[in-house]
Amino acid sequence: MAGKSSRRRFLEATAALSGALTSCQRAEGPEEEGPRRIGKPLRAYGERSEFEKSVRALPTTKILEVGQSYTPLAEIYGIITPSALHYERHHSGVPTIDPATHRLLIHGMVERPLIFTMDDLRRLPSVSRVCFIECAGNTHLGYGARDAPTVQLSHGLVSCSEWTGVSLSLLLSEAGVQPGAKWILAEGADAAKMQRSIPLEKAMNDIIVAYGQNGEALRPEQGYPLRLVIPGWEGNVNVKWLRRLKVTDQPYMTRDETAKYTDLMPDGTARQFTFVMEAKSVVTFPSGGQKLRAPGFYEITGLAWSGRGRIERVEISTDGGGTWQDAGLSEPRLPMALTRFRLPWRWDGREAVVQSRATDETGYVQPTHEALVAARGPHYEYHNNCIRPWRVLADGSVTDVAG
Ligand SMILES: Nc1nc2c(c(=O)[nH]1)N[C@H]1C(S)=C(S)[C@@H](COP(=O)(O)O)O[C@H]1N2
Ligand SMILES: [Mo]
Repeated sequence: MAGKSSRRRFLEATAALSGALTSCQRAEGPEEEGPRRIGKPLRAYGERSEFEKSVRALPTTKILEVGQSYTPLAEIYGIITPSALHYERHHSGVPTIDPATHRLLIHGMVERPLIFTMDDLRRLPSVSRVCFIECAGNTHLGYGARDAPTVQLSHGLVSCSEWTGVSLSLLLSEAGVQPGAKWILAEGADAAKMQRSIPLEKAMNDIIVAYGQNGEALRPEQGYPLRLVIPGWEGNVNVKWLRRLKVTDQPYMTRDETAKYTDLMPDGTARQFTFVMEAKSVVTFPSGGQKLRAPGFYEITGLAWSGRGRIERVEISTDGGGTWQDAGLSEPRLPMALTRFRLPWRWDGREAVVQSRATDETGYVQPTHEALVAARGPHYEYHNNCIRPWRVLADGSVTDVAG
């Protein structure tokens, strides 16, 4: 057993040199000497390892059907959100819809009103695209999000999937859009019957009538069996459980585009149909609730996205905005998708304020909180894309800036 104890001495020595290596020390247990046991059987549909515990944060309200759950952004690798961790936002819970009886109606200002079954839709040429969906209420000041303790609660109403379905422009050209048509009304089959008006120009451009998410059917929470995916636009217009599209010459002025999802400006007027999600980014490591164990090497990482196209640049400051450095952008760097950024960092053990600033391909630069409040007043709710600083304290704990 001499070898074993010298190995242990080595591990203890390296552990003393660097706190980061302590996790390499192996537990010595019966597995090392004992008989090799045969593993578990194969299974028809996989589950993650029993040791993995990342979960969505559920609403704190008593009614779990109405509200939102948040993606654990700090625990996600790369840019794709696992379907089981995609954030959820439901106005009336998740309906159970049998795809065999589900129909999509296209009517209104069209030459040929059409009804599609799911089989009809799956027979048509398909498109796939990776893009984010972000709730307009993400980082909602009313939820206290700027001071939220974790990045999951402050920014977790954004997720990114590969979506597959039929291009909406194909369905509309099958139906034959009449001259003078300018909008479409989309309606869901949930109890809320969510309805949103969408400009025809976007409908003819890049909207997907999606049945697939990350290689399999949509999850019930994401709109099974059919939803709209509207790249770069606020989450609310991505109507789930889609059952009806009506072509019209004007917007419908539904509840969700009048009483909700408008932006009250300082002069008392309200902005309406603010569809595009502007460039935004957030550091996910180090972020609120995490703990740096000791001074030394770390990789700052996070996510950036823009509803106007590709992310062109992400800068990082570790001194409260005094100086900025360019972060590396990981490939793939897709338009209207989450983009991963990284920057090596040596933490010297002193208090640090870490933040990221994104620029998209149009040259738009993510604003500070102060700049956003100056433009929109203190009472706006939606479309808060401001820079989000995190404070690393001398003991290594990470809090929001106020904390
Ligand atoms: N039919 C229907 N569609 C809906 C909603 C809904 O409640 N009902 N919620 C909307 C909102 S506010 C958002 S942010 C997105 C959320 O999509 P997700 O739950 O797949 O993340 O769906 C939108 N589509
Ligand atoms: Mo939303």
